[in-house]
Amino acid sequence: MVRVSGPGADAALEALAGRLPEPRRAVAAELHHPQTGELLDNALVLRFPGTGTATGEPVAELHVHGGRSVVAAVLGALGTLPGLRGAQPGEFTRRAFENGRMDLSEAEGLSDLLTAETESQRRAALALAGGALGRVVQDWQDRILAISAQIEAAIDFSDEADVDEQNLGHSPMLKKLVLELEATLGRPSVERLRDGLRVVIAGPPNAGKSSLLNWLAGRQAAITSAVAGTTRDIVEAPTAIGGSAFLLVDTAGLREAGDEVEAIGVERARASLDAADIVMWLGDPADCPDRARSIVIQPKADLDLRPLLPDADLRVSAETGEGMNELVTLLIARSRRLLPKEGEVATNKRHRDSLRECLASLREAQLANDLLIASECLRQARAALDRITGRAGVEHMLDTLFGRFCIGK
Ligand SMILES: Nc1nc2c(ncn2[C@@H]2O[C@H](COP(=O)(O)OP(=O)(O)OP(=O)(O)O)[C@@H](O)[C@H]2O)c(=O)[nH]1
Ligand SMILES: [Mg+2]
Repeated sequence: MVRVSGPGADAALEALAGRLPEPRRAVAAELHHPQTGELLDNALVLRFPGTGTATGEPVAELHVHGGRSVVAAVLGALGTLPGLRGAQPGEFTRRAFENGRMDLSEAEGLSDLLTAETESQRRAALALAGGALGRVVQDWQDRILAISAQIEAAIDFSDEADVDEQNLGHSPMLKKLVLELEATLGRPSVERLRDGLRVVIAGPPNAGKSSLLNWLAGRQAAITSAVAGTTRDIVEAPTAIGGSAFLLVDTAGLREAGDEVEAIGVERARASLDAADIVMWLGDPADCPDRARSIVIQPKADLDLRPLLPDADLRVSAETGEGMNELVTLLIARSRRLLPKEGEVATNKRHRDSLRECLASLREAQLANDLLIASECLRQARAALDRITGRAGVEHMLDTLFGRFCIGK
């Protein structure tokens, strides 16, 4: 499909199809070269006049037969018309943004949709493209504005002495906002969705960590052997399980290292435990470094016939496959808790940078013991949020909102 967007769209369509069809109706038309009159293709054409289109400009669509030479001939014919040129990558979306048809976060969602590979990536991208983040940000904006309005009122209606003594430290509205921003920042990011939740497999040497990784990855990603201390470096295996991306991370067995190389491996293992979203712990349940984040596994269930230890989650054997289905089910259940739910937003690095700035300004506002300073901090917080949606015109928004609060001065 060849799409033409811009003020010349109708003229271009008429030049090739010989007439202008009714708006928003698919019509069969012969396309001719505007100069030579040569027949180029039998196509289906549509026109979308006005500003209610995807790009916010008049749009024409030429649904042509897909042969490369057909497309080239139609593009060539369009190129001979004054004012028409080939679109840059992303230019339609860019125009949609510039014409106010979508905000920056929605445009990012669209771009994520184009590269989504797993179900959870698709869902998160769809939520972003559908304006989910934009709506959350708008809600925060409104609430910060409401607090600002209260401050303005306090400044306007109290005498100077009072203003100095008041502060926002106890404002429940502000406290709630800070908590919500912290929670949003605490959730896994879009990057986590794309690169996969980090599942770190850890425990003592020879526990069967690498064997478990290989089983879950469905390939021999890591070397296994009966020699304790086989794995010395971090081994990462990206895998899709249950429609979500996971990055399985195998680590060196945790013990007093026998040599310098192993010591570095153990150090790396501990560091990757810190960065884990989920830990699969194959050691004594009592030694588990972070129970809340961990699935505690009793490995080698075919050899170790003891019943499930207290505080362990399940018995698993990489040899016979025993317990593996349960492990996968548990892993998927855990990941559901960490990944954004349907329609819930996941933030990317750019969003998070702005959210962090916003949060810092809100905290500063809480601590400020001068209302004028607090008010300025809130303004900065709003500006940081504006960067997420790429919206300018804060002052305009301020006007409408303060108007609603009827400060009356
Ligand atoms: N019978 C049985 N043997 C297993 C099982 N899992 C692993 N093994 C064996 O146990 C030995 C150690 O397995 P690895 O997967 O290399 O153990 P590891 O925890 O990665 O060991 P290091 O890398 O040295 O810390 C190998 O000989 C495996 O074949 C299991 O579930 N059942
Ligand atoms: Mg290993």
